[in-house]
Amino acid sequence: MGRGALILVEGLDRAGKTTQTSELVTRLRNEGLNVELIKFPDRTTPIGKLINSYLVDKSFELSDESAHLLFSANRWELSRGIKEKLHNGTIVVLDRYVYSGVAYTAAKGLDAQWCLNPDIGLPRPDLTIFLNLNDSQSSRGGFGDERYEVTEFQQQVKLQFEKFFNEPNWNTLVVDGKNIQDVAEEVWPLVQEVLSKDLKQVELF
Ligand code: T5A
Repeated sequence: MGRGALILVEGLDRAGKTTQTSELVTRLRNEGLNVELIKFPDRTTPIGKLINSYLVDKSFELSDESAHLLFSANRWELSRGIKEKLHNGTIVVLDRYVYSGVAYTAAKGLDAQWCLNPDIGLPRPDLTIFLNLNDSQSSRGGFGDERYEVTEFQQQVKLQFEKFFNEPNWNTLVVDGKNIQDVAEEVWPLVQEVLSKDLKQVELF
């Protein structure tokens, strides 16, 4: 049995990541495949609970560096389990990951390489799908109330994400004007392609 594929869905707030990862997991399960969905931040772990407080409570003060390291630590908390699942042949679908970590903190003005450094050594996705939504305000009912859900900040985050557009295994899908099923139909062939590969050892950042 070959190893499972690591598939990441990235994007700005409200781009449809949770919707598409859930659609994808259902479709993969219907094909009889073993699949696990992991959403970052995972707000259920001890570190994830701190992250949740930071995101929902704007009076919860943390330096930008400390907040960044918490998001990275949250990924490290789950990394061993991710590797084990991949080795056991399970497909792992991620909703946000390292690229969100770098983009959101670099958007605050911190050095992008500094932002990536704590994530060096984490498993690298075999496929990244970036849901590129230009107009989330009108099409998705606007942002919520969390710390980063502010239009001007999201524009800065997008500029940071754009620096990854030439990364290996990266695919940018424009999702404006497309319904959930339209997007899912564009995601599926990308996933089928990676599943057809004979994946060797897990690559690392
Ligand atoms: N963060 C995260 C960091 O700063 N550093 C890090 O390292 C990490 C991992 C929380 C915040 O943490 C930051 C980034 C974030 O600001 P989150 O919990 O993933 O991250 O928060 P959001 O991205 O805001 O999650 P959302 O659930 O709001 O956005 P999604 O998942 O992109 O969007 P989704 O699928 O929930 O859809 C939003 C709405 O649009 C509709 C859905 O039904 C839903 O109502 N929708 C569509 N409508 C029309 N057409 C379509 N094609 C649609 N697709 C979905």
